[in-house]
Amino acid sequence: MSTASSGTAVRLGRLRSAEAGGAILVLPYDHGLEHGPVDFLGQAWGSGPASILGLASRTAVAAVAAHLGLIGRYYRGTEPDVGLIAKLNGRTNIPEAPAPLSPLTGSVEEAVRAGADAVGYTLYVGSAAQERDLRQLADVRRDCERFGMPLVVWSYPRGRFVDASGGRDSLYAVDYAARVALEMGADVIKLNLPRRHDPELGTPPPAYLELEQDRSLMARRVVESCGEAAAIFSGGAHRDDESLLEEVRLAFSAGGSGLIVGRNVFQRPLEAAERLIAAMSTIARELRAAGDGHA
Ligand code: FBP
Repeated sequence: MSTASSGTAVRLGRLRSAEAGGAILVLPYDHGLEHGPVDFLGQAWGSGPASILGLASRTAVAAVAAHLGLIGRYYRGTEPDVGLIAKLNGRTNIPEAPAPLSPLTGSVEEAVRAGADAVGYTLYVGSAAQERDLRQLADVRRDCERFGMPLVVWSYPRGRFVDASGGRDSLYAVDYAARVALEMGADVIKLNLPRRHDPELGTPPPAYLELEQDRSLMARRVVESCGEAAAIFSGGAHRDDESLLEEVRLAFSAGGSGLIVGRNVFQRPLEAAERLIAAMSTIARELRAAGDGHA
């Protein structure tokens, strides 16, 4: 396991924010590839990689996640306090894929050369292409072990089979994705907070139905399935501050280790983004100090 090496442990430490009480706080900036520039339309500062690095360095954000091309072009080491997660695979959303799979866009060795503190991999659990995906991820994990590089897995339930068992955000689907990432050797697992399944999209195994009554039980369940790996939760599409902060509270009270929030940061005016990061980090600090947080 990659957690065995001191290199992995040291680099993992760089993804943690002292200001946020040691929580992992990541600003993802891979949207240009995953969604296209539509995510940046009308965003004055949020469309520039340099401003993202600047914001991370001024705030409690501990690390920025981006593809190697962007890192190579914009990262000059002038923000030494900003950790870097190099995304090693990705895809566009044109066309909507029936069997999603993100091909490799870089290697662990290239990430080391770029100065990265961790690598990121998007895994589509349940996709009809998962056989290739799991093999690809296993190769990345082997290289992570060789280089002492932490492995962050964006673990997404996807595909028509998932959609026929209650949907991609159902507890059943997210819980399975959490466990698969653990089984594959992830050090950090990025998940969406689970919700009740969508009855129009089929039914999950009955054992999940009772847990679905309570959102905090659902969140705890998926954190548990991450085992000793750190569970970090996503911000998702743009929404108002209060509903986002409610989810942040839920994530940390369930024992989550951190947050990965992109659009909800860079799709706000700069000052509002700074205020939001400060509010998220205060919640993290307070809930972790109260003993609700995971490692
Ligand atoms: P957001 O906070 O903007 O949701 O970013 C988190 C993230 O995982 C990004 O790294 C990724 O590009 C995006 O979500 C994928 O979102 P979706 O599954 O909705 O396409």
